[in-house]
Amino acid sequence: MMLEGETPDLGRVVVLISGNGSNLQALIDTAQSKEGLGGEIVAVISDKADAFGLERARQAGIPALTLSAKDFPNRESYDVQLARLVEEQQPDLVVLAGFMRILSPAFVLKFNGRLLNIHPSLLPKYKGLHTHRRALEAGDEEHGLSIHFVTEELDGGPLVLQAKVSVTVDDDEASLASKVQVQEHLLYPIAVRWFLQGRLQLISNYPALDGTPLPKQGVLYQ
Ligand code: NHR
Ligand code: GAR
Repeated sequence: MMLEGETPDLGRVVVLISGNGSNLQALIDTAQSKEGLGGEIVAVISDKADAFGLERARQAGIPALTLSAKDFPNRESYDVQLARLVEEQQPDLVVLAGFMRILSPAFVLKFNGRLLNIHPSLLPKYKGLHTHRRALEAGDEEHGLSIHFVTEELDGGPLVLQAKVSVTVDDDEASLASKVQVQEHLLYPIAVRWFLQGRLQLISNYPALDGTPLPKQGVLYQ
């Protein structure tokens, strides 16, 4: 039964960030748009107290929390506390949006099947950091982004959605990053909405959309 004044039982989303939070902003904007996100961002958590994304959350009236790694002796103890904090929010989905800390297996296991990441490369190419620089150095003609379910294997979880951008001769790291980000801001809300609508699921560790298993590269969006 729903009591007056209670919020409806939409999907609950927790977003983890470390920095600017432009992907968070895209999710906030979508949630506030007519189309909606299919759920509610109930908390934003950063590992950096000065992350601008926290300000974006506050502006939108979303609780903005910080859990600083420097207050913990090691990765495991940090992740135990992070897992507690996230669990308190009773999330249906946890979204990594520029979250820059590797998560321990225990954390990943706890949120298995409800943990998404956006990564700035065409995975399996360029797992890890400095993806734009590496794509330029390799002379790649195309680059892009991937959205995937998070597993223990860093940037190795099953792919949901990818989009490509062209690399041009005048591109540098910054220009390439902004091209990729334009696509990120379009695609992340789509993937999150799919999940919250129950269309996107991880079924025995394979992602499926509307019950159909996705190809290895996920959906290529263009
Ligand atoms: N955790 C697991 N277990 N699996 C994944 O796929 C994860 C993850 C945590 C974060 C995001 C990822 C990205 O999209 C992500 C995916 C941080 C690093 C990293 O090396 C690498 C990949 C990603 C995020 N972090 C350093 C660390 O020691 C710190 C770097 C820094 O603070 O600048 O944690 O790219
Ligand atoms: C995004 O481009 C995201 O793909 C990337 O960082 C940026 C965060 O931007 N993520 C990683 O590199 C994860 N290691 P934002 O804070 O403005 O959303």
